[in-house]
This record gives sequence, C-alpha cells and structure tokens, in this order.
Amino acid sequence: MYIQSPTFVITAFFMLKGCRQFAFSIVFAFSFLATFAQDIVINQDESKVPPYKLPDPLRRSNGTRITSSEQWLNGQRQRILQLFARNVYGRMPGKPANIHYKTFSIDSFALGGTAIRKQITIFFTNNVNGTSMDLLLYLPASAKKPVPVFTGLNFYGNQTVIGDTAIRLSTRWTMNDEKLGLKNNRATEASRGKDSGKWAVEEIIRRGYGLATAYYGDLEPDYPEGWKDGVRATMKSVLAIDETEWAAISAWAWGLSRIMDYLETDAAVDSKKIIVTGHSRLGKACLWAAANDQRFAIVVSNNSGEGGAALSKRWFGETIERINTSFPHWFVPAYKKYNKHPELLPVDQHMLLSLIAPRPLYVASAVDDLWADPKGEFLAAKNAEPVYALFHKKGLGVTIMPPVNQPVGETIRYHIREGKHDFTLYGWQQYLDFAHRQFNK
Ligand code: GTR
Repeated sequence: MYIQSPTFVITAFFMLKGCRQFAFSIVFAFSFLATFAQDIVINQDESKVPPYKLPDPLRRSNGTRITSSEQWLNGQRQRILQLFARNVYGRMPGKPANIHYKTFSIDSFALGGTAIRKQITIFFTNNVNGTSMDLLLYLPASAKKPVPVFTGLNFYGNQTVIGDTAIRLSTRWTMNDEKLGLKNNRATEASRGKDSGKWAVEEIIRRGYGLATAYYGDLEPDYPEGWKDGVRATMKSVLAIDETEWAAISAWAWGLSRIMDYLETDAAVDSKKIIVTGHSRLGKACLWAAANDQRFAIVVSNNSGEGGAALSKRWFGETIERINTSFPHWFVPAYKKYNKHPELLPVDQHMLLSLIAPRPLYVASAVDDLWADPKGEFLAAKNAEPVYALFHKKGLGVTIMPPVNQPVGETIRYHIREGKHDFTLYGWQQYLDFAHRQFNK
C-alpha cells in the first residue's frame, strides 16, 4: 500500500506534464517492486509457525483408509504419485526406445590404481549428434563381483567432481562463478575438481562402492528458458510429451532413470543395489526419480528442502510461492496455484517420502540450513512412517528431532549435522554406513 500511493502521485504528476511513456514505466517498475516486496514473507522463527494440517497418505479419495501393503501397492501409491505429477512435478516420460551407450574412455588405473574410471555417453536417440548425457563412473579396482553404486547428478560438470585431467570438460551451458572456473556460461579448465568437496570419491571407492554421476545441465540448463536447450525440447516428439507437461526437476529426475538404464547394462555393477542421491535442488530431483522408478534400491536426500523432503504446508524457510518465483521453471505451472494457498495442495512432502516405501530412505538436514527447514524435513520423514509400517519397516524410532550429528532410525533414517547447506564427508560416511547395513541384512 505504502508503495502504491507515492506511485500514484508521481504518475499523476508526469501524466499532467505530458510524459505519458515515462509515467507508465514508473507505474510498471513500482508495481513490479510492490508485488515482490509486499507478499513473500519468510519465517525462520519456530514460535511463529501457524498450525497446519497434513493429508493422510493412507486415506483414499472416498474417505476410507487403507490398511495393508497390498492396498498401498495396488491403487493408493499410484493415486498419490499422480497427485504429485499433476500438481507439482509433472508427468514422467519413460525410457526412449533408441537409447544407447558409448564408452569413450576407460582407465583401469585411476586414483592411483584403486579405481577403474569409465566415461560413457548415454545417447537418448539414434542420432549421435542429438541429445545425450555424459556419465562419469568410478568403480573399485579390487572388486571381485559386481558392486553397489551411488548415483547422483552434479552441479557444474563431471570435471568438477574430482581433479582428474582425463575427465571430459563439459561444453554445455553452466551458471557463472569465477571461483569455480565457470565463465561466460561455460566451464573452463580451471573448473577441474572445483566441486570435489561434495564428492567423497576416494572414500566411496575405499568402502567398495562405485560412483556414477552426470552433469544436470546435460538434461536441462537451469534457467527459465533453459528447457529450449534441454530434453524437454529435444525429446518432445520422441517421448510424446509437451514441454509444459513436465518441468526442470522432472527432466533431471528422468536423467537419473537413464543413468539407471545404463547401469543395468554394465556387468561390473550390481544394478539391484543402486543408491540414488542428490543435494539441494538435485536432492529434490533424486526423490522424484525414486518415487517414479522403483529400481533405485536406496534413496538419500541431502538438504533437499522445499519441494524435496521438507513439508510445504509448514510455514518455515523457503515457501512454495518463493520457490515458484525464484525458479519458475522447476515445477509445473499448476504448482503456482498453491503459491498463496499451500493448504489447498492435496499432498505434502511426507507423501513423496512415502512413495519410496518400503525401500530404505535417508533424509539429512544441517543446523545452519534454516532455508531448507530441517524440522520440516524431520517431520516429513516422521509422517512417512505409517506407510513404512504397512511393510513392517521401522522408521525413525523417535518423536522429537535428534541432537546434532546423532543419526536416528532404521529403514527411514535422519540426521541433522552441524554446519551449512552442503554435501559433506560426514554425510557420505553416514550414507555409506546406511547402505552397508541395508545391503548386508
Ligand atoms: C536455493 C533454493 C533451494 C535449493 C538451493 C540449491 O536457492 O532456494 O530450494 O534448491 O537453491 O539447489 O542449492
């Protein structure tokens, strides 16, 4: 209000002086600022969180409740998946008929002889000059049998994951960050290894696991018009899906399933033991991928926040309106209907986590990552428990958030670690322990 009245006075003044165009520009600039400044209020004070009501994942649309894992698997699961597709992430297309793979580099003596490094191009169509994604795969050299593999997308290109000059430098669009060697929206040689802090490659290999990662920009460059250079445009007719029927997060999630397609063909990989993971926006993508694709055996959400593991009806940290405003391309247009009315959304993120059941799920938060709402992530994991219980799987086993750096839970596990929004070695160690326990039951 206080912004609009001076606008009126200034506009009237310039209109009277005959400067119509200038007057209209002022109106436009002020109303833009007003919309931005007025509405999106962010709360990071626990005492100010208003009451909210979560939909019950076990309740059918006719009001009755399901009571068995069979009823969950035959109907209810699909219904909830469709609610997410329609209202949040969009439709998930399947595997393209002509997907094929070309290994363009193998080094059997990588990381000082401890690992085998493969680089594979995953072509989505028969046209090798068309649309594709480069996969970087490290496997432990000492393995006597197929190994379990962690897979996740990376933020700035495969060459940023570890300082290894043999990794193909991404030539795609990247965001700009001089410190990371990303200039003029392209990666430079200086970007090699610059994001290695997020990828504990040596530790993963030492523990007998593989790592498969690809650059998310190979699927869709991360800006509102980026879809025009991504799979939503290039695969439109092959997958028979309009670009408005899905969104960036689903395009990235779709890519994770294409990595899975490749891993199923690699004899050195135990494709029944693939752990899908992701940090932040790529944690959101990993959850949506795993909800759709049950080939992923274990799911690890690292600081995925709003639109990921955090409850969206709980007013704390990032909100639906804020995420839709900052990143209008991440979710389908229908999600914007809930900007001012999260209470009307027929789902919340505990239901997304429920779609992972009965598979092991790890949700991780960080103390200094209030934007991602650690408590909202904990509560979403907690409220997924009734679905896991249908399969006689134990969830967190606690009702209040655990102390810092003290993971809790069995098939659903949770920790809040010290520190900021990041994918750290501490996280990797917990996820490796979790995978080890789950696979060796
Ligand atoms: C933030 C966004 C979060 C999270 C994060 C990231 O700006 O608000 O939802 O996705 O980016 O991906 O690092």
